[in-house]
Amino acid sequence: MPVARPDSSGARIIAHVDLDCFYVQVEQRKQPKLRGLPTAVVQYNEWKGGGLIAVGYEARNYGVKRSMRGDEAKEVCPQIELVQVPVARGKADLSSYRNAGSEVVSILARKGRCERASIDEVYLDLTDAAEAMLAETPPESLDEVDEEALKSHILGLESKDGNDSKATVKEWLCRCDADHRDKLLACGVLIVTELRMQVLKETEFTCSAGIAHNKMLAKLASGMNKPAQQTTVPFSSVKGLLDSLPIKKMKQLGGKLGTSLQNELGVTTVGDLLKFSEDKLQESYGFNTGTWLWNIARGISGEEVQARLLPKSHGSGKSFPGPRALKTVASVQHWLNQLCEELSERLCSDLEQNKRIAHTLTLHASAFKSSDSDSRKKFPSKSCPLRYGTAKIQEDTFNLFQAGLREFLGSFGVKTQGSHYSGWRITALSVSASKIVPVLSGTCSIMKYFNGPDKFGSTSEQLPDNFIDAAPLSPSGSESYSTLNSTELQNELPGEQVWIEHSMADLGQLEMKANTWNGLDPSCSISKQTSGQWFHSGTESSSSLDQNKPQNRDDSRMRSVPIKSNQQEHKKSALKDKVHSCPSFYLQ
Ligand code: DCP
Repeated sequence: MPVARPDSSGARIIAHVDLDCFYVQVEQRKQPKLRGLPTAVVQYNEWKGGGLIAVGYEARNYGVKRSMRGDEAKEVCPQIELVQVPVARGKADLSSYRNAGSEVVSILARKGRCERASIDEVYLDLTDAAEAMLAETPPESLDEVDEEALKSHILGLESKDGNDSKATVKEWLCRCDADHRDKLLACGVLIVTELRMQVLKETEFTCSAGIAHNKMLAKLASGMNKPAQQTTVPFSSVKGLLDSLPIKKMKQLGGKLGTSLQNELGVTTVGDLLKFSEDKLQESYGFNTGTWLWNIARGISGEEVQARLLPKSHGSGKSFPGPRALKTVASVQHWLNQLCEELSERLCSDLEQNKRIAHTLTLHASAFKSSDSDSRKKFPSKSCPLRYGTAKIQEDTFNLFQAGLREFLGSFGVKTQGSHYSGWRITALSVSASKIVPVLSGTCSIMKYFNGPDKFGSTSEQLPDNFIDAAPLSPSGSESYSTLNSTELQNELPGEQVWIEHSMADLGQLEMKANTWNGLDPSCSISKQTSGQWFHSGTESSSSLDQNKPQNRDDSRMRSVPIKSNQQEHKKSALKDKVHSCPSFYLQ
């Protein structure tokens, strides 16, 4: 559920930067001969030419769309170059894309607080940089403004007679009589231009950006003019933007909540929400969500840019649609082993490079029973404490699966212990590691973490004490369209093998719901992240528990509400197993 957050008191300058047709750009950098040619990246599944997951802008001009298969794309654009996504362990390997995203993040982070929101999206808080520019070299003092900055789109700005748009933009950027907010925004425009040019120079990637006074507006703006362009939302244009914005386009309103607003309140655009009082919205949707809706209708959002360069979790998943659905325990175990191997590798890299440990292992699955009146029942997601080492992760994940399957099948499940029962089908599996915290190497907690007594044994019967119900795999649990492609992948690519990268919103919920525990010795100090190093991961999130802290505000336009957390007291535990295949420093 969306949560209203207090707005900050001063004007902030927030940018949302989104790489253009990202996987295509990565592939074109690998094979420069593809540059300028209509290109798309396809899943490695050969059926009908594979499903398109990224489409270059040249191909889009021919009408090629992401929803198409390779064969369809060839029909509308015979000369299209289809590049297969890299493959490892019988599934898509996104590491080259993650690494490329990390290159970009490292450049963007030079100018301000940086939050990696997904594999190719970043939020930046440029307030300090903009304030510094305004104090030292305000735009009005510039004789020349960078040509690229002059190509910016300023929402609500219309060219005056006789003035071309560049001249109009220059005039807007350099106005002496602008208010402080707009002057800061003008600085933001110049800073983001410079950053985008730097990204192009160092990585050869183009990106688009939105610049506004909060994350919500910046995100909305970044997609308005693509590719390789930027869009700014002056305060005076917020109303115009939201008045006509379809309600479902708003972050967190793409799902059930947006549908309910349409059906129950007859709301079609964000602006329509202005007709309702805060009381009415609270009455219909609860205290927090009601206030959140009241705020977004006015372009108010206090969500902070979190300083987060590293992912909050790691996940690995695969879907098995249609005839590829898994029917036996043995086949499920095979694929879980592959996913766990990948997850374990990434956890070990994170440990080695960033000195971070994950605490919670979660299994999600999608399943159906072939003949059952209760076919809508969801396969329950399960979590337990995470033990390092590939074999242990595989063992624990399989136990989680078995526990989930028993619950999914109910008493019927008693008959399904053999591996050949064919009454159920698994259509997606994903395993993730969350609650990742930095550790101080060499402190007492590290050995205890790995060598302490086992909290649970290897049989699933012993697992339930540590189980938590985790967030669902399907996107229904999250209405966000802006964070991770993860859950969207599941929906948008039926018939394909895809990576499932959990939305941070999901994992945030997971953590909030979880009766999780912390295996580290509380006497040892664990500082909050972040390390300055980069880690290549696919599971990034956009929400953070920190965001739930109430903040001060003195903006009378903003309605804030106290945030309740249902996070429970952490339990302590320790694990006995030794680490396999992890950096040796960790065992010293
Ligand atoms: N992606 C995917 N499956 C999806 C959606 C996206 O594998 N259903 C991958 C491929 C994309 C990358 O994530 O290149 C980023 O997704 P975006 O939605 O940002 O789309 P693009 O970057 O491809 O294009 P755009 O320029 O429109 O942002």
